[in-house]
Amino acid sequence: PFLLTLLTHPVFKDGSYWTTFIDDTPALFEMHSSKNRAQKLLHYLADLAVNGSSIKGQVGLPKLHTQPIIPQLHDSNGEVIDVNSVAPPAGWRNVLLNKGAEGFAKAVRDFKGTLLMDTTWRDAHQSLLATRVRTYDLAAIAPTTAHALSGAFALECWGGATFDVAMRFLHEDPWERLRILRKLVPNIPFQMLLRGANGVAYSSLPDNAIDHFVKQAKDNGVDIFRVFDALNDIEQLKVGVTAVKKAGGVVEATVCYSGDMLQPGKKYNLDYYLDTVNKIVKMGTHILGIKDMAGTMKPAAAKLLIGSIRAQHPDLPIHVHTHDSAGTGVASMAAAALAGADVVDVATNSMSGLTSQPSISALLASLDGEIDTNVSISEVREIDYYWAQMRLLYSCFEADIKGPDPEVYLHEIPGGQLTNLLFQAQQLGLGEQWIETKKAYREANYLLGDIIKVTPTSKVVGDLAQFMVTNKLTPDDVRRLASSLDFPDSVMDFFEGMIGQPFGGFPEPLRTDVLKNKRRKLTVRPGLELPPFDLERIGEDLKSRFGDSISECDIASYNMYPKVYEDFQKMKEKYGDLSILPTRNFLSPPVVGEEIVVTIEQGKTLIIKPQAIGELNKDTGIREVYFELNGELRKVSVVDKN
Ligand code: 3PY
Ligand code: ZN
Repeated sequence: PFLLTLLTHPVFKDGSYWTTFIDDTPALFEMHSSKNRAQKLLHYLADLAVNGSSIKGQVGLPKLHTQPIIPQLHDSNGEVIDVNSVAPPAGWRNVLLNKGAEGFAKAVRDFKGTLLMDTTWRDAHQSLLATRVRTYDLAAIAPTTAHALSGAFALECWGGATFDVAMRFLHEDPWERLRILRKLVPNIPFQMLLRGANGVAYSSLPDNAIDHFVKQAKDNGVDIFRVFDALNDIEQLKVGVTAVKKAGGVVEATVCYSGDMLQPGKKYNLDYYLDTVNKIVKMGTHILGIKDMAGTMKPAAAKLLIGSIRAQHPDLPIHVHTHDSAGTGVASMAAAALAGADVVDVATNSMSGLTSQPSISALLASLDGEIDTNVSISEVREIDYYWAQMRLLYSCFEADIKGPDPEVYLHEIPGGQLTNLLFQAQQLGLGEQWIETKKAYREANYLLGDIIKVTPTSKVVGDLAQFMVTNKLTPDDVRRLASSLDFPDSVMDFFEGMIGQPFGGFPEPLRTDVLKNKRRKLTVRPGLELPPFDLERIGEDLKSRFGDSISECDIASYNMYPKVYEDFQKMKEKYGDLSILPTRNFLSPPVVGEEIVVTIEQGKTLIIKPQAIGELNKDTGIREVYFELNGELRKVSVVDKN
């Protein structure tokens, strides 16, 4: 293609070129590179046309058939606000930039009322849509959100499963997402979820890799870091907290809430939580997070827990998170607010409820007349029009949950995992098995010693539950046969101590039986045994394989998920930057005659019109797919995998 560009260049054609013409004419390379990018995108679309979508977890096609409409906001005179050119009102990020982390935390504590964090860009879609919402759609609503939610405490937009899923399934760069959104939302703090010593992965990394990752996250736009450990293991938690302190971020060290503390005899009771909070406060945090990942914190528990912490720590800002799986999320967050929480988590209405966060408008209505939340009810309603369309656009990733699950108090499955397990059962056509899986999950939890369940411990319990269902094992069978069973790796890792130390210790003799002589019994945090990563060498290695544009962020991605990162690079090499494709065109095969408009960079637009799909060449297994690209005919050959 470069030669073609050169030969057809007017200067070359009329013979007036000079000896350094190629060196002096960077446009030749730009034309080459944009043609190359266009060709790669056509390759993706052709593959989609012939073989259908290969995005994991996709069932069917999006239900939205039109371009999503961005709602308009109006100023106090009723004039439409041009959100792309008018700067958004100053928000809590301006407070943070002016006063620093300590001053910010104090201002949040001093606010008379309860602030809101909107989780729509992270946990809500992680819980409802398998984390599949793309940068394209977040960026489209970001300028409007910067205006509409300018009074919010934060937008949760990064970390948790989004990092992995962005690269693995959406073939896009999570760092680029962060940078794009940061540019579009200068006024509202960004929050991420950090899994303590695991970063955003599922097991411990060397401490220097966590420090390095957190520094990149801070430098690229994250303000507030919710740091948790899945076993509330303070040593594990400290790794993440230390990294955030070093990077200069706002620390939200978090205690995970598990079970129903209102029930007598529960392992995780008020004393346990107050004791854990005291340890966290001693370690030092700007804000205390309380993370009710399964949604088992009933309103009375929220009142008791937040009220008791507030009484002991009058100056500590408290931020509460829940899931609406049991249907009590709004009531619990209202109770938390009334008991003295400074911030509670909600999601936009169309992305709320069920296994997601409670609805923002329902909470506003519940608190109306009692507590100021610093957001505009009407603007909150406006941006939800967009998310109602998004819910249709991503309908192919919905698990078919119809209503609250009262069994959540028994099985205690975290919101995101509940959706996932149900989705898997539906995919396998195992409706009955789903009931069994939930029962086995509860049994597996007790076998493991009634542990706190959230990534990655929730996976241990889920894997053991599925192992029990598949092999038709009762808890007694597991105990009796432990030394001869071939347990899933995650269960072995847990018993070894690779995920940290559970409160109350490991169950014995089960631990000894499971580990037999295959694995050791770790008594310290696993990171202490991991040698530091040689970050410079990793950088050099990546450059030699993927080119000189490798950045510190790439190194951080590779450290978290080496294989996923390598595959992501390979996809990029094959198809180019897929994040620029509109979501409908990313997920649905192109339709002949329909126009696809892709902006490859500012001022450079591709108009793609699929023309025809050729006959299958039986000898080669190849089909030709024809497109019109900005008026020129293009042909792409694709292997028909059917
Ligand atoms: C995650 O770790 O991704 C979670 O959302 C835990 O709740
Ligand atoms: Zn959550």
